Amino acid sequence: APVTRLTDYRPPAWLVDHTRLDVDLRDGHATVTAELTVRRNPAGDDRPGELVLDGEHLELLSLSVDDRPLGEPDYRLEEGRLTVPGVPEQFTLTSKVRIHPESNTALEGLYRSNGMYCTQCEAEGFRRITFFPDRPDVLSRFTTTIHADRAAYPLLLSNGNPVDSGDEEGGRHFATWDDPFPKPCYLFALVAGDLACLEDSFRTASGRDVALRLYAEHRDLDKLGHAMDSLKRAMAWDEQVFGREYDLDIFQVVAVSHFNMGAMENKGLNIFNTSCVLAHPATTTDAGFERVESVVAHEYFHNWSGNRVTCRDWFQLSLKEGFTVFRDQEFSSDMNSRAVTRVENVDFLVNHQFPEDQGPMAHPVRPSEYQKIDNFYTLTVYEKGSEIVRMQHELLGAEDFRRASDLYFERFDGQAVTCDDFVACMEEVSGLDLSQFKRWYSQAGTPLVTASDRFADGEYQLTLRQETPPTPGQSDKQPLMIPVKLALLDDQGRALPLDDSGATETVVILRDSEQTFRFPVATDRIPTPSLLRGFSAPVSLRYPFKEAQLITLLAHDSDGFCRWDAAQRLYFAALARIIDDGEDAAAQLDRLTPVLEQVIQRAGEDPAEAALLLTLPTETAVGDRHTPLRPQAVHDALSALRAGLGEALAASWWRLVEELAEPEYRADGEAMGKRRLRQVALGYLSAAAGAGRGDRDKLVAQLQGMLDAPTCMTEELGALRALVHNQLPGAEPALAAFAQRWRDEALVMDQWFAVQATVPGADTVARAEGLLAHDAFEWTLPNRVRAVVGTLVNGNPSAFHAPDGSGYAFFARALKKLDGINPQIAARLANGAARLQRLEPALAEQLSAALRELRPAASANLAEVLDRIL
Ligand code: HT7
Ligand code: ZN
Repeated sequence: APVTRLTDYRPPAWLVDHTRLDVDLRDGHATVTAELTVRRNPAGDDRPGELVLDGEHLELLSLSVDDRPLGEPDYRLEEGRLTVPGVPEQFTLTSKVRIHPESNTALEGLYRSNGMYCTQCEAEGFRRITFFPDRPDVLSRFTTTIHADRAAYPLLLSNGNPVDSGDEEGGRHFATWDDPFPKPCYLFALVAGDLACLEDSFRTASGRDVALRLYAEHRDLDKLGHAMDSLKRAMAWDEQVFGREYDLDIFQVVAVSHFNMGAMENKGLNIFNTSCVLAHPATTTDAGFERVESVVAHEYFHNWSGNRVTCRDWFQLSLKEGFTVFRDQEFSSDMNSRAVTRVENVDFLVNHQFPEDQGPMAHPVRPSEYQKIDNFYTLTVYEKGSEIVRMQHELLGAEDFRRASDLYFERFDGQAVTCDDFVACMEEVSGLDLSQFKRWYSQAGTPLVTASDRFADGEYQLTLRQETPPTPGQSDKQPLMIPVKLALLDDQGRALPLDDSGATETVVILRDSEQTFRFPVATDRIPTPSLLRGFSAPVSLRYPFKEAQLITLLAHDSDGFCRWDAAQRLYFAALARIIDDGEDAAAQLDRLTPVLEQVIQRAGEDPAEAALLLTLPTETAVGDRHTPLRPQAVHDALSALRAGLGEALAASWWRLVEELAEPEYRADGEAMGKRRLRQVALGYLSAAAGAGRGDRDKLVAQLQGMLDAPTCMTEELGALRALVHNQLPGAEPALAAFAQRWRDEALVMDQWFAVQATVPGADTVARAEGLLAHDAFEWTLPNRVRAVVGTLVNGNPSAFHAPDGSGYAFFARALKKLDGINPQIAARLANGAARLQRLEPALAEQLSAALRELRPAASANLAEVLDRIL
């Protein structure tokens, strides 16, 4: 595919003030008539006499300008675009096209999912519905009429407010919707189906009543309550924290089974992957509940950060995504435990975005070029983008940040703008010079900050050095502006005053390659630095912590991130001694068990945090810290350590399992925290039992009991996973019983597939082949494909990297099959091979050979990813 470059941006030559769409849905096809009110853009750079529109997979039936029918050569129809020469300064263009939603398995544009019609237009799907300038800086007012069979599709929805509806001949009907807010076409949506509705309302701060309607298949009506509660909380929170009120009289959400991502923020009509909106304790884990809360909020928050103020071009994607992730993370922090939420967010960033930033797909938060924009909906744009907004929040302080965001929304309401425009508001309000800071947007890679210190004459001297390693296409890096929040702890873990004011925490700003910061602390011993508190910048921090210092931080630091980071460092160090130095796993137990024991003793204070502190890093995370990547060695080390800790601390784990048991399900945060810790304890005991240690019968009885009479899906699935992953007696019958019980619940069956695809070990490849042949497996259902292929490739290194190459062959066959069905999903999954260059040579060669075979027939989406990896 051709390369699109940021430097080539030109304003649109033509504007579309009004778009009147008429969508006629019939069995086998749909007819779309679009009436566009077009005028020349006075701010356009060039003045072409021709109009160029995007369009893909469209069968053009008729075209006219101001009611004058056109035929070739009045227009030119080429791959992907329609050119109409000789147009006046202002005109109405009417096109009629035929499309085929039934055969649309790419899930871009208009498609069918379980008997309903729905759309996905971001980023460039609208061009599969009609001819249009499909770019985010063309904002148009949309009026949409939908026609369909009344019995099969009683519900006809689009953006904005309903303005007309009625019967038509032949048992058909129509509905017209009008959206008063001009919007880019990527925010267009349409739904037609027979759906159940959960209805509620919300009174805004200014006293307007907004109708809230959540739609799903009738069988899922009882799973919409949590999303509704989350939505109302998000609406109130956005008013309180960002001063943002909802602007239409109606807000609708539709759940669909077939969806490429999590959800989509279409104006007034959000469309959600069922996995991000449906929740019920019997079918959804606690993690699932949290995800629904955050995705519902995320999409709702886009109404301002993305819809009212949108992106000028797709290079600015993080303008809406980074900002909206920051907003949803802050919302989740306010709704749940702030410390736990922050650690979860940082864990995700460090263990998923950092590897992206260190691999072949590394790109800046504001990329400078792309082939397929779909491939840039990445963790870098979303999660690192959010960290960049968070740093600005930290630099300005909450009050000024709010003033700057108010200015941003006010100044750019109804416009399509850039990341520079956002930062300019931050600068204007605060008076800060953020020109160096802006390198965070344009420079790829994770900065490495190396700290060293000395203590002399009552002065603690901290030297920080920064270096960002080269990334593809960017060899030279410049110093970034890096806020490092810190404290200094004495031997007892008390934070020392850092200056005369008595403050015990400060933020230093590293701007140069190397800087030394001095603190006149009143102590006679070198303190323990508590660095990068709250994870104040998305950097990798190196400091030669002594084991005793980490234990102090873990036990006493008031900062949640630093406590968790200390635990992680202790685990990584123990694993390195096994993997690199050939030490025995048993030899680590003497050092680790007292540490874990201490955390367990205090677990009652905050069970959710204790669960995080007691969780060992994943195989992927450990593998990423050793070069070359030796997945089998990592797997062996982690399994041995986990089993050893399971056995050594068995009495404590059992105590937790018993004390944390709840006779009845409760949905509150405290109950969720307890379930989480209980699962961790069961995980250790199961690992020990799987290695033939501990009281296996007692454990199996415990797990079977949870499966026979589960209080909720968190417990049921946790027990199933523990049995299956550790190959304990009864695992296979339990899988069969689970499938029997849940065969009609697609989202639960996704979990059933995922549990099996993540059984550690090379044998799982054969098992996964079997799963692909299972009656319930569907290649056209992205959630199912992710459950089997995605989880194996990304979450099961010892299977994916099976020494005989069978995992790679499985992967390549799946990509090939999928690429013909859904190229976006194929390209996303292909990123699972991004660690190719880090693999030990024998594995790298096998993976590379498997991928090379795919390249000649690959779609544009897949080709871009393969080319970067290979
Ligand atoms: N803004 C939404 C992006 C999205 C998307 C992008 C590409 C292909 C399919 C997609 N579905 C949704 C999601 C969000 O960030 O809120
Ligand atoms: Zn988003």
